Amino acid sequence: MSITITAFERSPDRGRGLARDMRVRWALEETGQPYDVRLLSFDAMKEPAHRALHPFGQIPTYEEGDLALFESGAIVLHIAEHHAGLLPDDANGRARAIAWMFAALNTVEPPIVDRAMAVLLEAGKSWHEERLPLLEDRVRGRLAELSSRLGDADWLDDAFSAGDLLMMTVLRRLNGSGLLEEHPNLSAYVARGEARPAYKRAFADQLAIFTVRPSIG
Ligand code: GTB
Repeated sequence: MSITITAFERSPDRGRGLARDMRVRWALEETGQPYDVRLLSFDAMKEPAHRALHPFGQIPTYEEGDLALFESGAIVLHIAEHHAGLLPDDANGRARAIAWMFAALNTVEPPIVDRAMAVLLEAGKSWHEERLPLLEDRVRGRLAELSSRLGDADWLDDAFSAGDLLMMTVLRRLNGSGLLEEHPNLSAYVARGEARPAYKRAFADQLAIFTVRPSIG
């Protein structure tokens, strides 16, 4: 059965792979699943046709036969559960990898998104300069804990898993902030993920939306 996901027609990051379709693309590439992408404008995301797939009118979504999913974490988990390559075979290892998926989305991503939204939407406010250090300290706290747990390991728990995949896409949202670089082991961890052939394919595909020009004439 063919797989179709949705992504921004024009991502605000202009192809830096920071929107959440990137984690779904990467999971599909890691597991060798071909997929199609339906690109959506901001208006189209709010139309009833898309809201039937995604109650909050967002990307990404995932369609496969009569299954329609939203929420990037649920989509990555679905892919990981149905195809080899993103979860260990043993039950305890799988449970720990899934715990890292939740940790990425529930514990590490919120302070990172809070900071990103403040930089994006609140930069002109009188209180922004005062608030930003507080938000950055919350991010720093989480990064210090994560860095301490990762130590000099390659991945969070033994082999690369969907937990690493989600964690790295979350950490990439810090690009340009300088915060990740305060922990060389976390910078190296993200670079290790970005060096994976599946990541490179996923990244190139989302970037192509911005670089491939329709031919003229
Ligand atoms: N919890 C949901 C999930 O994990 O799937 C959140 C989905 C979500 O936030 N989708 C965003 C969206 O559709 C795109 S990824 N936004 C449009 C809307 O809500 O109307 C968030 C995102 C967008 C842009 C950048 N960027 O340009 O750097 C980074 C991340």
